[in-house]
Amino acid sequence: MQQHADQYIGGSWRPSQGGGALEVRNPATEEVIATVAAGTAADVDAAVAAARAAGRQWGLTSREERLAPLTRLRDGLAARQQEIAETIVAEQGSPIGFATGVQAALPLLVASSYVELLAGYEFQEKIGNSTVYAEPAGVVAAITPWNYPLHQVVAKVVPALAAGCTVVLKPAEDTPLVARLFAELVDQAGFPAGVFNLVTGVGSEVGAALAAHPGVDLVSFTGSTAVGRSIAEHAGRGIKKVALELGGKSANVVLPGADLGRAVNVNAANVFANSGQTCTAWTRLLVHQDQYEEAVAIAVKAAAKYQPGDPTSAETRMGPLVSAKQRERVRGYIRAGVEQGARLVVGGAEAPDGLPTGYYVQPTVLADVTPEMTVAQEEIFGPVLSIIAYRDEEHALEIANGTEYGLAGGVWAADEATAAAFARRMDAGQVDINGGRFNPLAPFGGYKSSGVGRELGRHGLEEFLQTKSIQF
Ligand code: TXE
Repeated sequence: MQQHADQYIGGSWRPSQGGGALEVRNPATEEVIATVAAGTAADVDAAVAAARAAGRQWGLTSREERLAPLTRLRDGLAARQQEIAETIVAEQGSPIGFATGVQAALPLLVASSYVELLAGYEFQEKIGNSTVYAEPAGVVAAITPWNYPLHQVVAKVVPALAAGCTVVLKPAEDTPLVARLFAELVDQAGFPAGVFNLVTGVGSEVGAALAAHPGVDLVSFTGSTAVGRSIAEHAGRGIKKVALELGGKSANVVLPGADLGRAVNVNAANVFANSGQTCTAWTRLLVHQDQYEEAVAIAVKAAAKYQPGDPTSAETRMGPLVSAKQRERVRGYIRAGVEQGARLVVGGAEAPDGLPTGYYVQPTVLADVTPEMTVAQEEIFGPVLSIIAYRDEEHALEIANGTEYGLAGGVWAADEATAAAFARRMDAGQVDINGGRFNPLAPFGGYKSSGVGRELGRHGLEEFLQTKSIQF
């Protein structure tokens, strides 16, 4: 078993000042596979001090000076794809196919996109008699979750470094191993000491100390809306910038005339991949009342393709959830759905057959869901699809927009113009039409309680910049 008592601070691996350890469990076997340092507020102080000191130089570097280590970091991500995928399988439970094709590949794609973007980005412009500079925001606290454990790290740290910021990363306690691997890659890429720092530990201790630290200028957080709200409150008092990527309850709306079979099958893949632990997952499928039973039948068939199993097997399409806590939370939602009158058409709250060990949940489809039910309002973060009937387009829009969230959505229609017109009226930061295609340069983020700020592409870089104008 790996035992890591150290953290990456000021350019070297140092023991935590607390001496405590956090267990990392394999969600498929429930076995402890490693321990990492349980960081403390004193470790946070040391990391922030290192980041502040390094920022004085790093913040003044040229685009080219930053591009060189960032390119080496991108190359390091490319060289260690297999190890990254296997680490994520072991600590997070993604099936190896998904871990390779998405969990490892996506951060590489994002890092590559920033290498290209930075090479052409202009950090200053002339406006009349002024020169306007895009300067780094300063010391960034990056607090990340476990669902896409490397992607969430890369989507914050890489643009922050590209912008000239320095960073203290606090990864989720369930998935610190791939974050440590990332720190090794940063170390090997040759960034100056203190530009990037890693403190592992519990959210309520290390995360809270970091977010509230007076030496931090910007908090970039992805996680629950409840924690995001408390971070925003603290940041408000300290006049810090925040970027928050929070929960979602995305609707996939199938308009009459669309390809219903494809829409429902793509929806199933979207909601069951990563065991439903995706903030943008289309957890509400909205279909016209005349096509309702047909859609339910297609969803039941589609769910059968996602039988949970051993994530190390190439055949497995759905692994366990990340933790016992998340499994219990999801099971509770399934029970609440049934109690409130939803029809359980496939799946359920019981452990899947033949899998007594591991944090598994059956792929579950709930029919006859009405918009006010808990399962249609709250983020479940598990493999649970709720199917809701609508009467007409206006009714569909009212249901789609009728939650506190506004992260993502889907629209399916016979023609793209109709779908796009509907998408423009949705409260959502990103909407896919007839399946869409992921674009790593397109801004990503939420409306309403799904967050503030954007990640990815130029918009993601600009979150980490502040503006100065000098008049001549
Ligand atoms: O989230 P937390 P949890 C949602 C999803 C999930 C629920 C709970 O609905 O079921 O949140 O998951 C750190 N100050 N999402 O409990 O607690 C924590 O250590 C500062 C949506 O895992 O928000 C971790 O690094 N930091 C989501 C990170 O915050 C704190 C992804 C996220 O943990 C902290 C994950 C504090 N007081 C969960 N408390 C998405 N948007 O993709 C915790 N943390």
